[in-house]
Amino acid sequence: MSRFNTAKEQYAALGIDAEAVIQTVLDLPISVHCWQGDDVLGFEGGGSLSGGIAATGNYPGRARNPQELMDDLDQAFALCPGKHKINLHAIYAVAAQPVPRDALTPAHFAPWLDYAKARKIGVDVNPTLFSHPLAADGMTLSHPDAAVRRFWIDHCKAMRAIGEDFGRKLGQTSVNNIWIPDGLKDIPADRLGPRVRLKESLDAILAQPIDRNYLIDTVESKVFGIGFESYTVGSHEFYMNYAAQNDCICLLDNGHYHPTELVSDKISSLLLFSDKIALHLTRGVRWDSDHVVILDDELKEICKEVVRCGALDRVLLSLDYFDASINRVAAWVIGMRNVRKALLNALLLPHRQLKVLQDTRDFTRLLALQEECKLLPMADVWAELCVRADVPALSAWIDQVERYERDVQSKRS
Ligand code: RNT
Ligand code: ZN
Repeated sequence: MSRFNTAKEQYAALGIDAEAVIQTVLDLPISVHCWQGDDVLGFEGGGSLSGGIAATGNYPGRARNPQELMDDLDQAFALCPGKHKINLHAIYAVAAQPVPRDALTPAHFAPWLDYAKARKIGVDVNPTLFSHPLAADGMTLSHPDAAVRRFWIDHCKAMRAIGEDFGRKLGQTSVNNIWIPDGLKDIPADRLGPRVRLKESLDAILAQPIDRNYLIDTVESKVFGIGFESYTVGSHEFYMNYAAQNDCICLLDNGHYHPTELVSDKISSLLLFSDKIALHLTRGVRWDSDHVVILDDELKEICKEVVRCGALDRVLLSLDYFDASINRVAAWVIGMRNVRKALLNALLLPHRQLKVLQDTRDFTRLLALQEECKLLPMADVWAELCVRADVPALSAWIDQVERYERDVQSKRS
């Protein structure tokens, strides 16, 4: 009997249908952040990243233009099982001359539309409220100057229209995520004022009529940014309340909380009060460092929560990290495969049994079973899943990335 069939029997004994699980894992769309491919630089020609975030490392071969980024994404997708979406920032617009961000239209994303259409994948969008002269002093939608706010409001509206267009033309709802860097380096004299202005700006953005079949809006909070250590306008409380009162959804980035505060614990609470939530999966090391996502306890716990809440269709999953110190295609592949593995792990657990043990307060057996489950033969199911998705199962994918690096990426100067 094959290893998969043996594993399948073992899972069946626990009441788990491994066949169905494989299909569920493969069908769930995960949004892949294009910005891992070029250190969040984009195609405007600015050449530097600001806004309190940083990509560190100088590994050679980053994508320098749309074609290279698309090629690299294709290479990554070829090595990752399951359904994907692609997540674009405004700075990845394709135009002969840089277009002011408040003047972007769907036409500036035409090559991405073709790319997505050909691959039958959806596209998510993000206004880029950083790496720009009008964001240089660290405030955008909450800026005291109305003209600066107006520019960024118009930019956000432009990206919503672009997202809606992607959604309509691809037949897959697009997500528009608003994240702003706004904050202060040192102790504020007025915390309320910027938040009042941010609220007004968001109201103005959401007032733009949009077809919700094609676009949904998310708002992403944060605890601090580099150079904005003392105050962040768009805090968790701000957006959680804003989303509760308005027609938009909270996005939780698991790098954006205090180190012992866990997103896995927040999911059930948020899902009780909102139809959907969105996640940026990342890995902070000592701070919001955006290291490549690994199969660590918190990633597993986040996926377990999504599964236990029965919310695979209510939690929008996307990746968000940028490591410039290793091969960037490998960085994508490692993170994508790990999210898929964490989902597989979550779906291969006997949640019903475990819940009964909690409710009957049999904590001894609960802990024992939780620990025993860690060594169930998930690897054999993963290998089968990869075979079915026609991607390399174990480390064979690394050879392919190395070949791609040798033949393609290393030729870039
Ligand atoms: C920054 C946020 C945000 C960005 C991307 C590039 O702290 O996590 O999501 O990483 O928009
Ligand atoms: Zn994020």
